[in-house]
Amino acid sequence: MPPVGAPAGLDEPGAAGAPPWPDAAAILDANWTGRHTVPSRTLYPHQWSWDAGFIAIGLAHAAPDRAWLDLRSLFAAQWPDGRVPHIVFDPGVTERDYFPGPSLWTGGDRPVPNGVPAVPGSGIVQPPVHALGAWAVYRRAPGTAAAEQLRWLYPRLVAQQEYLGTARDVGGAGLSSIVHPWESGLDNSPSWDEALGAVPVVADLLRRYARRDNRVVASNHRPTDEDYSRYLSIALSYRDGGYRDADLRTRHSFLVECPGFNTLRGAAELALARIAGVVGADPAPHRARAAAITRLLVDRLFDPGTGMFHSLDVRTGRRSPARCVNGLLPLVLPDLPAARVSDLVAEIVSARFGVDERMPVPSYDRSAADFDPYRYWRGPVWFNINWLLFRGLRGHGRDALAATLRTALLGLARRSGYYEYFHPDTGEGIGSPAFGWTAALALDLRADGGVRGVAPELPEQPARSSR
Ligand code: 9WN
Repeated sequence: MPPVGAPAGLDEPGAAGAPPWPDAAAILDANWTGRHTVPSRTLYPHQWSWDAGFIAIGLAHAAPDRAWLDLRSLFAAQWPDGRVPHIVFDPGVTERDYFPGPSLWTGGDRPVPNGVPAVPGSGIVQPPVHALGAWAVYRRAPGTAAAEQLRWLYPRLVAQQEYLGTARDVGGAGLSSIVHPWESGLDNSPSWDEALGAVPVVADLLRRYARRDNRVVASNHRPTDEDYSRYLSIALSYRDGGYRDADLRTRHSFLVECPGFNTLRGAAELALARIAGVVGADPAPHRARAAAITRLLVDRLFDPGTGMFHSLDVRTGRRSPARCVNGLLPLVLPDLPAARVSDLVAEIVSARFGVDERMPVPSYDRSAADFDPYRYWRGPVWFNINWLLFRGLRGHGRDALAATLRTALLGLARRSGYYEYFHPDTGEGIGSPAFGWTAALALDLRADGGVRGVAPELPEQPARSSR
């Protein structure tokens, strides 16, 4: 496939004398297995759920046909209850190549629920960014065939939303709970520290199950053993409960309402409203649900004391005190009251998260005593989160700050390459090189060029409401 160049005349950062653009489309080609795109050939050799949504946004520019195949591969593993597994396993990849692989998710004394599709996947979920991905592909490459793809996907996307909005409404107020830190996509974010603290560490688990991630990349860039053993015990407990959601409140040790996850659930409803318009369904209920999710986020997860959103431990009713980047993501929602938009923008430009033309937003408050520039979601810069913030800023008419963030993101990719995450001071690439969503979203940012109107699921004007 020919490399995808940015349209001429764009404000490319560091154009004069800068190194040539690393070829993002070539990374998406190399990570394509023939059936789906892997996040990374070295670290993540299966298909991941929210990665597929972000990767579709890049494939919309480079290979729209492959984007549809990718999304269909993921939804082929959807459960009858509507959940989409966070990993869809490639039967050609051995257990040695990724841990925890299929045997952990499907093994154990209890059978997995009846009716689970033949395509093997995990039993937990990730944020629903697939409607955003599907809409981006359709917008870039519309037509009869693309509309047909939307018709196939629409009921499946709706079923996913219904699962998250009902079975996962553990708190009973209308927000979804995650049952595992992996479900947030921000695995070891300080956002979970308090809730995780109540989960006992079963040291024996890491003797029974050997980690692979910290043999592929440096241990100090990954979650600690203590956290990892908790991840395993939560996963095993959910699995051994047959992945049932009915009585989670009484028997599950980790139940958290995440502002990022719920924001993306709301954003998915807005993308579904657009898709509904193409497939002949009613967009109104989708818009109403997005507005309701926005209101609930503000009512339950916003902390006026910090001016940002925080995750809520449903078991204790306590909000996490940590200022983490998932607490800035509600900016993506167009109905967010103007006062809350101003609060989040103030936080984004504060010394805690401060963005400038050289550095995007880190994953955690720089002033926190345990800010760690190397350890995964506890400090490093991530491309997907910053891409979402960029879209949110633009949607609320904060064009100058959005342009700064775009410059910072593209500059980082150009200097360091398409890494999984980046050191928040030096910009050094960390984790896996040739990472799928970094390449995909850089393609999207380059093609975007600051032109308004490419994010139709977000408003063109600043939100007017205030509370
Ligand atoms: C566990 C694939 C995934 C991303 C997550 C990221 C990381 C997995 C891991 O990689 O999680 O799902 O093994 O650490 O945290 O956001 O989807 O890229």
